[in-house]
Amino acid sequence: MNASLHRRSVVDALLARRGKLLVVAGLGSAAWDCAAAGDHPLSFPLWGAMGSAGMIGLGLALAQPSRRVLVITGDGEMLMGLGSLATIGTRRPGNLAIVVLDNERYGETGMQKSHTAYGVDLAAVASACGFAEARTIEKNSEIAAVRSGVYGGRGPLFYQVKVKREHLPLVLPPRDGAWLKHRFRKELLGKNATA
Ligand SMILES: Cc1ncc(C[n+]2csc(CCOP(=O)(O)OP(=O)(O)O)c2C)c(N)n1
Repeated sequence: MNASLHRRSVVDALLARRGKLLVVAGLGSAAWDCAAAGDHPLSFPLWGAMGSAGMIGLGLALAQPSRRVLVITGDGEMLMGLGSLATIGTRRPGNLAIVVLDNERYGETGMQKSHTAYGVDLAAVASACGFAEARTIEKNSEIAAVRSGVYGGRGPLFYQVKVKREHLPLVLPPRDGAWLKHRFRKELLGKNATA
């Protein structure tokens, strides 16, 4: 694969002027990319729970049907939670989008090839599971369409964005999971948030 897209530019473009968007970031590089775009109380970066980002996004989307929910994650993380695509496809939340930053590698643990390097087509899986739209994105000119899907398209939406294999400086989000959860709940629910 000779991808041309830079993951941090893609994430910057998606999270600029994000308004009330709720963001779940898969562990590792995707979470660092979201932190690099700017820490935000409505971001929930995972520090573990590999394979769970999609299901956390589904839960949020079902609980908050009037809000847009974006899951940003890696191909390795998505592959570990592949069954979540089937569940999302059956619940069909209109307000949920998943963006997979697909570098075809398990970056965090040493850049081992992931299944997508051998041709596993995640967008085709999502499509077969019943997502309203599932596309592979390779060009910068396509990012505007991804952005309009994330902020206003009829979901569930799935974008497998082919990105370069890059070793980038770490930009870590806050580390304490309980603190991150409370911050997120407080921002989302205001005075209705309970500890
Ligand atoms: C259950 C579990 N297995 C393995 C790991 C180790 N691990 C952390 S991140 C990661 C790779 C993530 O790869 P990907 O989602 O593709 O992200 P990227 O390549 O963008 O870093 C692995 C294997 C883990 N944290 N949890």
